[in-house]
Amino acid sequence: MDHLTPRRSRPHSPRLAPRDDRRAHHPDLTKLRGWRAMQAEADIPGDRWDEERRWALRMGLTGADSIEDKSIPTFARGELPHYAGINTFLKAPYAEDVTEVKHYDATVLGIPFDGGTTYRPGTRFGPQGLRKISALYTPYNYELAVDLREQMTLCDAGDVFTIPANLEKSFDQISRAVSHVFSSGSFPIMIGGDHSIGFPCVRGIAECTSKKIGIVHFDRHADIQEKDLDERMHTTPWFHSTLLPNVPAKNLVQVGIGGWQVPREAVKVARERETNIITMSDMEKMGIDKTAEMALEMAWDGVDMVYMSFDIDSIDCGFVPGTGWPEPGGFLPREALALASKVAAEGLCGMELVEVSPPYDTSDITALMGTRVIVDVLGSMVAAGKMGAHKRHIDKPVTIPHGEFTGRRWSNAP
Ligand SMILES: [Mn+2]
Repeated sequence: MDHLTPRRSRPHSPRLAPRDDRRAHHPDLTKLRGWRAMQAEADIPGDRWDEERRWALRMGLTGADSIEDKSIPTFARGELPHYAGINTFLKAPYAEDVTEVKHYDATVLGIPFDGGTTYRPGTRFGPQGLRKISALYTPYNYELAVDLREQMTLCDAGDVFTIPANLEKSFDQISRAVSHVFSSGSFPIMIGGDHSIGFPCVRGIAECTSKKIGIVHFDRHADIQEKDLDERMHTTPWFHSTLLPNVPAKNLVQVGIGGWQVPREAVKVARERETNIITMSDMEKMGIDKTAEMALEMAWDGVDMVYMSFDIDSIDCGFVPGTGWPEPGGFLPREALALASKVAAEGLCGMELVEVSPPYDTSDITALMGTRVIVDVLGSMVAAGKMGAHKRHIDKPVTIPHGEFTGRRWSNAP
């Protein structure tokens, strides 16, 4: 056993030589991820960080003479300081001209829409909530030995223009926006919004390809009834998604379902369409690795790509108070992050993070959890070399026209 390995069994190298006798009782640290990650960091490049700091000095002017660190600009630009700035997701570049998303490996798009909510509203502020707290993060993850800034490119395309109180018009806008990003080759990351956006998000991707798409859906709720309160509310996305010709119902895998908020109407549809449900207690019994393995096997069976839908309420409501339909007994944060990472490591064609409702949140904790799911998915895809793998399946790209404009917006410049 590792913790019994005598100190002297360590390989001889200057870095590992015992520095003094007091540590001689320690286990062999070289067996730990902590040690390996420490070594791996040395191999991650730092060029993009250098570039960002040079860019900041150009954009934000050089700092005051009294400041010794000459990389600090007068106006805050880029990552630092974390409390300052106009926040995009992870302070990534704002693709104000959305025709430029093609230059980035991944694109964040906010979907501020809560017209599909059937209990607590507020998820229209989800994108803002995640962007705000995402400023807390650096793009580097110690354990994964991944630095997103160095190993992939990311932009934030801002929000989709949704129409309050009109589900169908909003769905059309959302599908159009998602199809634009997906067609460009950039990996689309949708931040909701309530879960009704699941259908138009999947539709936006599905229309750009003749290939088949599976879905891994993390939730406490099944969300697969046809209608709720006479409309396609946030309880219905998978009913409509799995009617799309290239989104087979048998490749829908729902993980974490359970509790007292699963409508019987939804269960009937799941049974009829032969979808796959792994409950929270199934996960508890099988463990994280087996659950992820089973979910991947079913979602990928006979399809070309897999989409991830992550409802923040799949996590125990004690950790995510800011959500529309809180339900106790959900995932622990560590379980949710591990499962999402394992599913992402096989590659994804897009992802959505839904149901964060900042008005009901406390200390930004729910928004932080949502941010964490997204960055963990990206980190996992990068570590597994899967970023960009979906591009080969885009065989029906859409082109959306844009308006014509010459001049300068709100400026006196010539
Ligand atoms: Mn839910």
